[in-house]
Amino acid sequence: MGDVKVGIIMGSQSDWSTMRQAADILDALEVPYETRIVSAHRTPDRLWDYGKSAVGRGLQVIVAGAGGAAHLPGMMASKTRVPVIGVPVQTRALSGVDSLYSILQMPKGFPVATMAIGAAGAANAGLMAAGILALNDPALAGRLDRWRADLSASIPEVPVDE
Ligand code: RP5
Repeated sequence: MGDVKVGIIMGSQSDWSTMRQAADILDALEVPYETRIVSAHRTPDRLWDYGKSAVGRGLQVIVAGAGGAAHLPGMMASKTRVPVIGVPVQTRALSGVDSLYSILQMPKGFPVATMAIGAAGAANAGLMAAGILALNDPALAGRLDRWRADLSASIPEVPVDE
């Protein structure tokens, strides 16, 4: 089994500008990850292979982002027991509400942990993945605690005129 425990997958190259927010967080926390374009509709065989091999390859969390008819996170969750964190990518036509509903409403038995629409959701997916891995990794837990403390410390107490 390799060192990479997190897979960041997305339905299209066009999702990367959103999904890189998850990657940036994992970089900051020194968590190794892999990135792949895996489309439920355009590359279904790639989706199947990725899901089938996820446990054997040592993946412990999959962050899956997609937009529109966003079936990737749910289909991945149906193919592997590795926890899937879903990121609804913001769309032009329906602002990502389509993506959100597509990912959120999973039938009982095959959960997807669904984040907020867009960049904040992708960043939070990175943090959620790190939090899961930190349960069994004290060094990562320390880095995550520091990251959270730094964020809190950066928030001013009093608002200013901008
Ligand atoms: C989905 O369709 C992708 O996840 C992407 O968000 C959306 C649009 O894809 P492109 O047409 O930009 O490749 O499958």
